[in-house]
Amino acid sequence: MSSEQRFNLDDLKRADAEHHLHPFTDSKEINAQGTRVIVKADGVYIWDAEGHKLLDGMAGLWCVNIGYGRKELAEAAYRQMQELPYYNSFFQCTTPPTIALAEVLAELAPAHINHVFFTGSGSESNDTVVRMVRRYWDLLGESQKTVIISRNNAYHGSTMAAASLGGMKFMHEQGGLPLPGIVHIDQPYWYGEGGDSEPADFGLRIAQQLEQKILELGLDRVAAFIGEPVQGAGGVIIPPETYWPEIQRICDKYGILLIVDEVICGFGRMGKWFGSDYYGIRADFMPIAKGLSSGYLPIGGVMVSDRITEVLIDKCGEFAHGYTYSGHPVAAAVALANLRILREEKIVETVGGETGPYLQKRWAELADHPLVGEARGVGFLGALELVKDKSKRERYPKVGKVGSLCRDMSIENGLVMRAVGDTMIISPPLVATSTHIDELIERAKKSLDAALERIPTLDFNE
Ligand code: PXG
Repeated sequence: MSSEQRFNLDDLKRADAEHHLHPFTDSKEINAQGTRVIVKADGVYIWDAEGHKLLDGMAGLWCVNIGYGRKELAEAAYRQMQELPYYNSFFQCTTPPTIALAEVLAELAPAHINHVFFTGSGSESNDTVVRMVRRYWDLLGESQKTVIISRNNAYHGSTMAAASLGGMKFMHEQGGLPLPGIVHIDQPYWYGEGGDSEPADFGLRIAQQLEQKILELGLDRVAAFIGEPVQGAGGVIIPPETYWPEIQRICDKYGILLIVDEVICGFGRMGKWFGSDYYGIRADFMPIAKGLSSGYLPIGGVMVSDRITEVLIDKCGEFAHGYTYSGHPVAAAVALANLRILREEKIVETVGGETGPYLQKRWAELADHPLVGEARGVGFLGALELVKDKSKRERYPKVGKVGSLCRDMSIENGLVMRAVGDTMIISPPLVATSTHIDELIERAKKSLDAALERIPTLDFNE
């Protein structure tokens, strides 16, 4: 029996509207129009309940790095569930796959990072980081060092601490965030905020805001800086080459801890194992999730550098923090199977040396489209800035309208592409071949054409 026949779509949509609150969703709006139900997937494709086949240009939510339908992961979960479906890592216990995963992660991470604290998600990882950072300085007798500096338009998750670390104003507006002790500087978004400056100068200037902020707040209060190597949810914001070296210099100069959020960039997305490898950043903490299990099961973690573990292990006593599902054996077994595939099939190397450069070459062609002000990308990440006038980088009024239109056209053309305001973004599965990439580009072009044609029908006063 095909999955389409197992349910009645109208019943499903009704039950969804009556009982299910979706994340980051206007429930009234979605209940009126009905949700799209995704029923199966294979490789780089997903199918909805109405039988539409879509090329998944977002790898789920930036996570299905090895693509859909890998039986090895299902089998790893099945085997582990039969052997030991659950045990915790509290109270002097743990399980074999949890240990094995920690060991493999230490091998893959930069040389100075050899420990991992497991969590269930990226948000939990970032909450864990906040607690570790504070504990670290406390143990060194500097408990007043609590402030973490982040960036506007960063995304670090949705729990209270993670949403505070993030720089999404529309999130902060709901519920009185950010929490005290978290402050934000500007993001290295040259196209949107660089004005007439050269990208290299802009990157330096924006990074130097970190130094200014440290001096303004007082070094005795500043604990750490956090950033995504490339901002994902903010719109695939790729910093100028000058940015990360300057951030590193400032962190080193003032001895503040550097948290590199690898939740999206980790596990091959930039053609290296980690975004830190791509930019040569020396992180003290690397929160991870998503590509760790290719999204097949929820699992995350915080990778912790030796200089931190030396203090946390030697001086801390019990670190009073942990989750029921920290190091969950089934999730760990699935993550191990995922990492084995990434390694054995040389998927990261392929993205770095072949398919990534090919995707970027083809993606760059989209800059010729009249609607596109900039086409940028790195590895298997891409963004298109939709504008009214390229020469002036002028946006359409009511940012988000044209982006949403282009997103809808994209779905109609069989491609999942996301809109962040009027920036279209992609983050395809890392197993996409050159043929898939050609198909993605062709569908993206068609979607841009269709959007351009329909812009005159939009009501910008609405
Ligand atoms: N850090 C980064 C860099 C992320 O992208 C998280 C942390 C939080 O992970 P969890 O597993 O708690 O969701 C993320 C998550 C979007 C979108 O709209 C992006 C994410 C999550 C939800 C929506 O692009 N990234």
